Amino acid sequence: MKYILPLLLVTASLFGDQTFSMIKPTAVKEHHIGGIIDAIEKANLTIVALKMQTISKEQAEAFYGEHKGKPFYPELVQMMSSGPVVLMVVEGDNAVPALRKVVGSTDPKKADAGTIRATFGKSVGENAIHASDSSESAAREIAFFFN
Ligand code: RTP
Ligand code: MG
Repeated sequence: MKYILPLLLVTASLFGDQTFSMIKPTAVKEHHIGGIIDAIEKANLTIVALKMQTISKEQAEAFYGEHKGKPFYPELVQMMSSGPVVLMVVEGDNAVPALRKVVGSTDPKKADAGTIRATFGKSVGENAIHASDSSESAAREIAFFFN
C-alpha cells in the first residue's frame, strides 16, 4: 500500500501531465485538422488518444455546462453539435498551460500571432479549438469522452 503513491508519482513524471482538446466543427469543415495537429506537435506535446465523432446537443450541453445561462450558450451548443469534431488526449510537461498557450486567447483577434486560434479561428464563436482550463477540467473532460 505504501508504494502506491510513489509509483503513481513516478508514472506521472514518466508520461507527463495530460490535458484534453477538441477541434471544433467549423475548423474540421474548413480542413484545418492537419494544421492544428501540426501546431500541437510542434509545441512538443504528444497526442496519446484521438477519435472523430459528431457529438449530440445533449453532450455539448453537458460538456459546456459551466456556461449554462450565459447569452452565448445556445449558440455554443448548436455550433459544437453541428458536425464532426476531433477529440484528443494530449500529454506533455505542464500539458494544461502548455496547450492553452499554443491555443491562444478565446478571441482569435486578440490571440498572439502564431497561436492556433490566431491562425485558424475566425471569431469568438468559431475559434477552432477547445483546450481544458485546469487539471481538474482535463480529468473530467477526458473521462467524458474516453473510457
Ligand atoms: P474553450 O472552453 O472552448 O476552450 O474556450 P475558452 O476556455 O477559451 O473560453 P470559455 O470562456 O470557456 O468559453 C467557451 C466557448 O464559448 C464561446 N464564447 N463566446 N460571445 C462570447 O462572449 C463568448 N464567450 C465565450 C467561445 O467559443 C469559447 O471558446
Ligand atoms: Mg473553457
